[in-house]
Amino acid sequence: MGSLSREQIEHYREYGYVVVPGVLGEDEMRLYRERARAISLGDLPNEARNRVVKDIAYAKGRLPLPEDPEHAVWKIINPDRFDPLFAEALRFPKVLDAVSSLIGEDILAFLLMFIYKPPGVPASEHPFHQDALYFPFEPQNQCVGVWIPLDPVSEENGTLTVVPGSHEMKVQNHGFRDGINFGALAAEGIEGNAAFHDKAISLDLPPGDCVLFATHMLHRTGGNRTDGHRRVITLHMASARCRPTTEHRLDEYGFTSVRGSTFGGCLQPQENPGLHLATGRGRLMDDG
Ligand SMILES: O=C(O)CCC(=O)C(=O)O
Repeated sequence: MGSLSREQIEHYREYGYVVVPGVLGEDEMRLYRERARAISLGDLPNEARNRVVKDIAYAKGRLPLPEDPEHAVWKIINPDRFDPLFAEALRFPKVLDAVSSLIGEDILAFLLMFIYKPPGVPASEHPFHQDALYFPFEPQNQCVGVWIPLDPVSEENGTLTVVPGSHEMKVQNHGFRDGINFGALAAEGIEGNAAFHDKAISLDLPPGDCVLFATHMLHRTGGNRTDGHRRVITLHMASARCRPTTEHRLDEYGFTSVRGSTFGGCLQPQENPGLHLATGRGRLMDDG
């Protein structure tokens, strides 16, 4: 039936997000941190190499490359497609139990990413945005973002900052910003607008907690002003009853059925989604 209490569900419905404590244990997190490091240092199939993306400051040579190559990485896109350990991250039992309280028992997972904040790069911000911008299916209130820090997170190292209640807003126009990682679009009129920054809450969390959030909710992350890692696993889950609004790009998402059934005319799981990553402005699947 789902593991969230009535209060947690009400919090999600009212504010657009809810924190679920302790979805991962320390031993499990250590495995993911170690595996992500190995991938970042090059232990991955050749065809997947462009799925390890450097922070723009390093990619554009604005900063000299750090001694430890892992410190230059921004994110690993869809490691579930080439790594058995990360494939399991689509199905963390405590996450699925919580998500099923919000969207029911028929669930597709997609867009798994391992996201770093390079240590000591305060400019590495991800401006306010709404993930629904990227997702060509509906209804979006049957889709949930999952954000799991693997390090203690705070405003200092780029935790998730949310605008409570903003999930009631329609999807805003978004645009590119100079100096921001490719694809990390900014909600126009929101990023840089004091009214939204003042209302926003930065979530201080221990590793292993999880934030579930609505795809219309405005959220951002700041840069990492510490000299330590800020690592998170993020993914999205959609009700298997969601329907595509376009055929275009759907195959890039590579939906996986992680609980319950799938339905004709609705989003379909994809066996072995490819490792090829579309590039250029059409590349949306790494942008959420
Ligand atoms: O954790 C981060 O740095 C950004 C996460 C985020 O906002 C996203 O991927 O949509």
